[in-house]
Amino acid sequence: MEKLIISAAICGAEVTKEQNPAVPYTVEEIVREAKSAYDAGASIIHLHVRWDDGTPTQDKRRFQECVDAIRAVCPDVIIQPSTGGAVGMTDLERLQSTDIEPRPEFATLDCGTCNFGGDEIFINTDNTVMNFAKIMQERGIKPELEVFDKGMIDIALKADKKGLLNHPLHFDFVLGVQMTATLRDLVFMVGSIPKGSTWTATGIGKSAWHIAAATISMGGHVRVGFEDNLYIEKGVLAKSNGEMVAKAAELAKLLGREIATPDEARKILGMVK
Ligand code: KMH
Ligand code: ZN
Repeated sequence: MEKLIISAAICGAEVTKEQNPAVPYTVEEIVREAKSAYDAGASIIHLHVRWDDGTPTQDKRRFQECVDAIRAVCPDVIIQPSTGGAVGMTDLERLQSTDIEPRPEFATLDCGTCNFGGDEIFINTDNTVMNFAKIMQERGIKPELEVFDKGMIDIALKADKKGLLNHPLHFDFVLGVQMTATLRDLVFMVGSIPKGSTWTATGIGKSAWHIAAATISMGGHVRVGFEDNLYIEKGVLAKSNGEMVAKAAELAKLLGREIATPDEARKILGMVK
């Protein structure tokens, strides 16, 4: 089987220090978490940033500062800024993370609107998705297609039909937000993407580790980290993102898959020839 790419979603926009004191807010904390994930085997850092008080922001200068600081200690890691930001942000606000220098090589592209719990709605109209895809294509940024249910795969394929996506496509199945996170769901999602695409999956909350194990067995790639799950095992808070990446790497070892370096990940994802 192909080597395993581990993405670390180190921060997110929704989780707080009240839930787990190791959730990073400041630039120093974000760097600490990125480095711990990288040292444990993550080749991709999925990045949200915060102000020092924890408020999520897509501010271009804050992104630039965090990306530069991560790059200084993890020189070859793939940094994947979020263009999802936090619920309620405008499209222009969200796109700032793609406007840094040098341009990011990878960024998320959320492929539809979804319920985010309670009264929260994460809005991504068809026009938003097409516009984000067009801007990323113009800026030379590979999109990771974030899909929270099957309909979002179909919206991504609509963008592809319009010529707004370069191949190979790469999908991230986020299970346990809008759709449930069972193995049946995962198999259905994997079977719904075009041949030749690559994919990552993440299970939110308590589904994190069984989705990781299934994904490793099925030949997909894995995302772990505080954005998606705060626990290393039932009832035990994770001490760092690195601890979670190390657990994913250990699962991979048990299941016979080697871990990809960042450069190997770039090849697997078709980012370099
Ligand atoms: N925080 C969510 C509203 C992404 O990074 O692109 C959006 C999100 C997806 O996390
Ligand atoms: Zn995110």
